[in-house]
Amino acid sequence: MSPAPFVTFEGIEGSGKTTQVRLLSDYLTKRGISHRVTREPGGTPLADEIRSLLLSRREEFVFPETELLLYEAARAQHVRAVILPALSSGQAVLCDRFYDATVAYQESARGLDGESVDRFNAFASGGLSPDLTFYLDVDPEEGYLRIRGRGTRPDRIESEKMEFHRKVREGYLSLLERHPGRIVRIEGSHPADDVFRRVCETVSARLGW
Ligand code: Z5A
Repeated sequence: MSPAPFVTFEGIEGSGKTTQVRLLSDYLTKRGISHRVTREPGGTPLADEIRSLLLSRREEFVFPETELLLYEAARAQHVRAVILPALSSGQAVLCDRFYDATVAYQESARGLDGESVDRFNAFASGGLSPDLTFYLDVDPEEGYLRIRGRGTRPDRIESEKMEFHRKVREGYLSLLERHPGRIVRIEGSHPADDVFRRVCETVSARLGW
């Protein structure tokens, strides 16, 4: 384990990750537990620029290999500039997505080979691994309805067909089988307060929060 816990939240779009990160951050603040909230892609000015490149809709076809390298470039910057310094100063880190998303999106949904994805994930993260990962499991149709409910224009990834989002979910489910000790599945279709109760039970049991 790192000097302070590194906790990540994963799931398909609209699964409620951002909501749960916010609730957990409020909970930690109330308890005086020092922490930092961040997200991927993003978290530094350069990584946020890469995020805009990745999510903006464009005429030009983006090859899966290009997409993978952009996500990894943003991660390499984010890990070294934000996550590692926070952890080594004793701050816990709550991160909305990390390298499991690359396996689910670029390997499972885009079809890139797992060996390359694992190699680039390890390179970009410098060997850093989350101590605990919440996977919020919702049906892609439900995630889609939640995102549409926001009334904003879908970004490049959100605009992918439902089949793409189904493959993302399959990718997460196979990660869950591969890392049962680290990844905790929570039923994400339940009301946000119920999901948060499970998050609290888990961080209390695993991290003593
Ligand atoms: N991506 C990738 O391909 N490879 C990578 O390596 C990485 C990422 C790191 C980032 O977009 C995109 O990049 C993402 C994966 C890809 N693309 N997709 N799709 P993002 O970070 O902007 O988007 P997102 O991660 O998909 O998050 P989101 O769309 O904002 O959804 P969310 O954070 O999971 O959900 P939310 O914002 O908390 O909630 C969505 C709505 O549902 C909102 O109105 C809530 O009030 C509501 N909500 C939340 N919880 C509930 C419950 N429990 N019940 C009912 N309604 C709820």
